[in-house]
Amino acid sequence: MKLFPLFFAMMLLFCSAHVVANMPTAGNMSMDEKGMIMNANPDQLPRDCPQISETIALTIRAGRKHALKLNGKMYAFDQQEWRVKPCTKINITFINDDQIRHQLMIHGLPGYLYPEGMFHLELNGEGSLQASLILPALKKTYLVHCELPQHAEKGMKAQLKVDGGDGDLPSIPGLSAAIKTDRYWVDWSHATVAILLLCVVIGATLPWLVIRLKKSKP
Ligand SMILES: [Cu+2]
Repeated sequence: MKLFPLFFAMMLLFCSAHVVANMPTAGNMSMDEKGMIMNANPDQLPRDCPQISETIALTIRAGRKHALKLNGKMYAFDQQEWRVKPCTKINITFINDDQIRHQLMIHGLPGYLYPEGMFHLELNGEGSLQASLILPALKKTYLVHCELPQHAEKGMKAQLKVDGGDGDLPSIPGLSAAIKTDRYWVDWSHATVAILLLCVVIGATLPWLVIRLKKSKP
């Protein structure tokens, strides 16, 4: 009977060790008053890449002025799509042209290299940051956005296509439609119909009455 608690404790120890052994490696992060770099990867190859195919320099700007070309949007990156080859190493220069905080987050990356599948740059205001990442060989479209409240909804959303990507993501400004489009339906209640008819009647008779009144004056 005394063997059961011992067995239970050993099982608990084994399971804990297994969980710890399989946890993703802790992400690297550097932060100062200017901003933050999280999960930069300048040298570790993804499992499906025998080597880096090419190294490119990519400047990505963020700010309100980049949204001027996009109807109804307030924030944006200077481009809404980037295309790279499989196993490309990207040396990113992220520039914030605004006085407010913006992020450059890339999602869906392999978790064994990028904890939470995420590469993350952040600038608390105007300025620039540099960091590198290496993309897998997989033909895929990655989400790029700023995760501050309402910034992506207001336009700061883009896509990064590796090997042509696996399609367009929804609601990329100027590129793809939203899954659920905004609809502003009129609530056709009896009161709405009555008010509309009243407006039509007033709009049709008032000018006629004014003309009549003017004509009847001596
Ligand atoms: Cu932002």
